[in-house]
Amino acid sequence: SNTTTEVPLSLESAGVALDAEAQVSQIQQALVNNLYWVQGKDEQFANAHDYYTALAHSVRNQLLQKRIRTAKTYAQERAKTVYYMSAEFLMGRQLGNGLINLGLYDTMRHALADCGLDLDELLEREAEPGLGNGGLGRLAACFMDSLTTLNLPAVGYGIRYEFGIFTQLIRQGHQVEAPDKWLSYGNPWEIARPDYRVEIKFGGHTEVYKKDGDDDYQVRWIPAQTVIGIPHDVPVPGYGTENVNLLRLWKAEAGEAFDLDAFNAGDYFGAVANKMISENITKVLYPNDETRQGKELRLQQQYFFVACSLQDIIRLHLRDHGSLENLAEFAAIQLNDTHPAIGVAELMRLLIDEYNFEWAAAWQITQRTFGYTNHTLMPEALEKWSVDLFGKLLPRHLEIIYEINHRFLAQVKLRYPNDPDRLERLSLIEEGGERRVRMANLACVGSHAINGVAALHTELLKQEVLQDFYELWPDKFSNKTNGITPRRWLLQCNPRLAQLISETIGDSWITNLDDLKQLEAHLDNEVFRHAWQAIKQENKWSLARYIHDTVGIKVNPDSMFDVQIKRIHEYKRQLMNVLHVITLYNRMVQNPGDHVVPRTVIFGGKAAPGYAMAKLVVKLVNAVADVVNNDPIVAGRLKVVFLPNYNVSQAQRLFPASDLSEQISTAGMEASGTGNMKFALNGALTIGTLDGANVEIREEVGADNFFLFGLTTEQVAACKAVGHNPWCYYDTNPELKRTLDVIASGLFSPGEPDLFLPILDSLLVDDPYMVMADFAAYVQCQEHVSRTYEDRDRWVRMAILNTARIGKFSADRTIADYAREIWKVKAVPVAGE
Ligand code: CR1
Repeated sequence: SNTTTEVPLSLESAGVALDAEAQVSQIQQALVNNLYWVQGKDEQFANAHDYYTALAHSVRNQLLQKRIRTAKTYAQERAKTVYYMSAEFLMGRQLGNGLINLGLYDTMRHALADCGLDLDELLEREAEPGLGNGGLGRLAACFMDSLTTLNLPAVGYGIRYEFGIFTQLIRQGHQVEAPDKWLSYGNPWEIARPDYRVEIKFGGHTEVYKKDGDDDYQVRWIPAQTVIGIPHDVPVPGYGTENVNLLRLWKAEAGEAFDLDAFNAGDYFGAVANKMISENITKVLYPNDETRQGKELRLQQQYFFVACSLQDIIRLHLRDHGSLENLAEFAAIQLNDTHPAIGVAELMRLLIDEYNFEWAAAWQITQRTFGYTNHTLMPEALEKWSVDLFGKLLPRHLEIIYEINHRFLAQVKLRYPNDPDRLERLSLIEEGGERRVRMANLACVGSHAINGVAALHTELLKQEVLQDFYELWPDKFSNKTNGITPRRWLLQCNPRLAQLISETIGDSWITNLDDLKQLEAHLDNEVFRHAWQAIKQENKWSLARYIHDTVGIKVNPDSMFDVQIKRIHEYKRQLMNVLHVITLYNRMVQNPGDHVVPRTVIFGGKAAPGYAMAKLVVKLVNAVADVVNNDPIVAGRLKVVFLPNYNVSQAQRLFPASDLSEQISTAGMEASGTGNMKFALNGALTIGTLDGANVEIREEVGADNFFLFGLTTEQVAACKAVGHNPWCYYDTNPELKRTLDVIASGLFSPGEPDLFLPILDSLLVDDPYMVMADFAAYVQCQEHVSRTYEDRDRWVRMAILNTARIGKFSADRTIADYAREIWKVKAVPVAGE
């Protein structure tokens, strides 16, 4: 029998339906074999990590079988494929998700328990692949899940960072960053494909030459350096489908001839040391969420993965279709923000310099192939590269961008003959001061479709950030409201609630989230409501245990769990939340006998390492927690928790246990948000502003089931236009005054009275995020939240309605919209064996 190879965990391969007992014994056999042949151990010496790895290989092998059949089917059907290009994929752990999507979760749990192994414990052994910063990267991961679940042929292209997003430690209340060595125990989910390696050029110069037997001049790029890209493939399963798509992540390695001169000159050490320069390219993820980092290495990363991916797309296209003329008919490339926008220039270069296309034909193919999704209105996030840096690294691309710009502006001039300002705004090059390449403009010009990620965001794009492009090409613009995968964000993370829902309305909601509407019919069923509430309570108990285990704080599981988890950013206004906590604390200290609704206020999120104000907010939350959590006056009624190192795995514990979702960004600043959707799906109620997708969530769940407060986008703009004066709020709101005074008094910074001065300054001098302006409304709305929570039956009804009406925010809906309206791709289901 099979003793020399890994045993795939294939339940169908025997060609007969196995009964439950046979399934279990086959799973166990595969596990023991993989332990032996992959880990080189037997049961005597195997530890939990060995078992995790063995189990991961069992699942992976089954995914690979499906992947092989999927690749064959796609090639055979000559299917149009989506290539989702993203500098970030925040996939989360793969094992649990793989088991769920393969429908093996429960069987596996029993099979393991039978051998004395606990599945939950093994799942915890998996390192988190943190190859993203926040919402943008997680969106890409949800999209991959939905693409596969919908049987759409797709490849996700990205970067295999050796170090993902840093590990956040809290030391004396301050954030400290530690490197994320996620690969140190190996990665069972990836397969390196050195046979699909590609060579990528950097630097050097261009020259004009005549091809043999050709009258036309061509340009060639003589690089100063070349780097090799090695694809690492991760199989992406869908729910209840045979299809398996790929996430293909590129790793940079030195070229074979990395420094032959140095080598031949006897400088062996120098030649090998130089290797490290190439390998640096995919070393580490830039930890900035929505702020651009004008660093050369970042541009190298962007070009590297995009150039690798385009060569790969062309190889695959030529294999199946023979010519690049029809590329746009078989390939839809989506640019996830401007990070991969250099792809527009790179595809032009490939078509013209390498495949001898005429400019016009190349341009038509390029425009028809690309789509561009914008994810932010924040001006500091719009990427612009200095022309000097750009020309040094990518001399040929700068020439091509100048040519695109020249032709584009000529066209604009025809349409707007006397409008130099408009020309200047539309130009791919920013003039005045240091000249810079505007990547958003390149993405807009080079794409046939441009979209925002929520209705309000898309409107603001059209009216503000991309207004000139909208006036030029209104038909290119559309909205695609973000979504989340119901598999990871309900079925997997909240098994108790998922089971109650399935027992109540069946399990069609897993792939058709609108079916949750059927829960409304059960709203008046008291048994159902009690079951719902009991599940939330159990989830809160397990979160309370986790909080105690990780930060040593005992929280009251009967208190309201009030949760804000997301990157720390001024516009997201974690500061306003802390000010509210301090206000509650002040009240309890002043009137200890007053009745209050107990709260546990939970924060989680990373601050960019260079973002001083965000890091100071982290410190303030921790400092307030220190005071509040140790004051017996508020015991059992108020606790503050900052959970270090918020990531996807932690998120999976938090959403199911939350009562209140904090979505309190300054109106007009959060493009969409996606955590807001995960909370509502898990039956948390939202306190939020009219920002991003909150607007649509409120529309769906009903105004009565959403705690709205704060200025609207228009009001924020109007307020700023007349000159916002934060002092008047301080002077006229005694509670707000007291809250800021307490911070200024040094209560939260013993021995360092000035520590939080920058925060007070920001609030009182400019208050750019309107915290002062929205504070009173926020506090008042929180009072309404507390009163509502006291009526537990009413709260549960509202929670059920939130879940029941959240169907629109399935990533399956979002992806179906992209597929139909932008990509024009069709499902290609793979037949079962
Ligand atoms: C936005 O801030 C949105 C995600 C995904 C973020 C957030 O509101 O939900 O994208 N933008 O669309 C971003 O990371 C670079 O921009």
